[in-house]
Amino acid sequence: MASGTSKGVNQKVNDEARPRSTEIFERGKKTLVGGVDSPVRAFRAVGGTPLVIDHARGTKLYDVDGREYLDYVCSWGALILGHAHPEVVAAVSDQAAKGTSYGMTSPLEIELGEMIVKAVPSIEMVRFVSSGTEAAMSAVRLARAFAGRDMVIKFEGCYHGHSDGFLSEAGSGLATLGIAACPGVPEAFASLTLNTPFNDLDGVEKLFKKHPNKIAAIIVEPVAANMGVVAPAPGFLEGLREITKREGALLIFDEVITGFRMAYGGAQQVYKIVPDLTVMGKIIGGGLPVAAYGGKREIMERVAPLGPVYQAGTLAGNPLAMRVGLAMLPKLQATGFYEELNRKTLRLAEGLRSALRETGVEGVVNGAGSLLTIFFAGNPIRDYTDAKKSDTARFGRFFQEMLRRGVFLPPSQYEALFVSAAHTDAEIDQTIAAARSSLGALANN
Ligand code: KE4
Repeated sequence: MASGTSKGVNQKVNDEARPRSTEIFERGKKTLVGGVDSPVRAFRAVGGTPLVIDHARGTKLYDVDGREYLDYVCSWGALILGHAHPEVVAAVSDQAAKGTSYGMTSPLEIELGEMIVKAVPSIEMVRFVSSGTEAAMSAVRLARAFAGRDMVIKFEGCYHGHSDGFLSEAGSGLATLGIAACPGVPEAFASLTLNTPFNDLDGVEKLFKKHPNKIAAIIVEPVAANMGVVAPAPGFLEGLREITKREGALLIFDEVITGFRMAYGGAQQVYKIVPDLTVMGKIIGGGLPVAAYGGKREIMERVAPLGPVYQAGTLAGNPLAMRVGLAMLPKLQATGFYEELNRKTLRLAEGLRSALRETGVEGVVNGAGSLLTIFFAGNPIRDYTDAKKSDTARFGRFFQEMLRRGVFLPPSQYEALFVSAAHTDAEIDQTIAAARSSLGALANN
């Protein structure tokens, strides 16, 4: 456990050196590529030495130098109840003593599957996997098999994990690092993924006209959160549903971020759209490696061992991870859970907007549910092209100013801030004060 006093959130900056973080990270770079196991953690877009975390609890991260941070990354959205929630810790401890992976079915995965089916009416059957990448990749494979077609439409700036088919014009870490097309993906395969702007139905119509009877599916984040947060324009999701129905293609909702976050039934409950397949992750595993894909029975029954569409995984549905999902999801059904989460997020969004106005710094705050992103731009951000025009260098400086004040934002313009049930109004207000102070520092240089 790191020792040392923690400064917490304040308007005063804390420039104490972080010698242990630097030493450990330098050592890590010798063995782990870039010192990280996922590129966005390397702080490439925002500069400085990445955080090296010793432990976490509630809304706080504590680094190996004993510094405390108010966390708005929340394991990239998985920890909607905050870090080390007592009931999650108890579930993990209890299950570990019973075994972490049986290599065979356990009642636990059946129970969690039933919980998800009950929560999301469009899901009649589900398959657990270990990452959102696996879930999205498998859902697209299934859609191609079911439709008997090869092409897939995704949206510029959306991110569906790092499987080959999704690594063009993708958001999240690729956008952060400026990688538009990933080497190692054969052109023959990349050409089967068609990109078009988010929130633009004309672009979708044009692709179906250009490739009649060739497009198996559209995969979409119903609320884009990997170009920064961009909500669907009115009618956009409804349009995707109409077009896919008319064209005999499947509609896949990638709810890895929005699942159990926008509502207990996900974004599809909020926007009242019934997709053919849904991809989930993050919250259903509560910080352990769990993801899932599911949908209509007639589609899912094509998956092995019932059908020929192969997908497998050594640790899929493992009991340890299932126990966390079983501990988490019931707590999200508490009366007013989402209203409270969204109220706090709106408080933060409004506070950031006031701070931008008061300091005269040009910026917009996009929010949806308990997701938000601050863009340093003078125009609305409605798609990836808009997002890429924002001042990402200024975002990097804002990130560092907030970090110096004890607030940890996602280290990239193209990610979302996540508010958890553990965040208090006082912490939200401290964050707003830190933002006002940080923006003031930006405005003066
Ligand atoms: P994973 O393979 O990282 O579990 O999930 C991939 C994925 C799929 N779909 C959506 C909508 C996602 O946001 C993600 C992963 N999200 C990123 C952050 N935006 C994970 C963070 C990281 O890459 O380190």
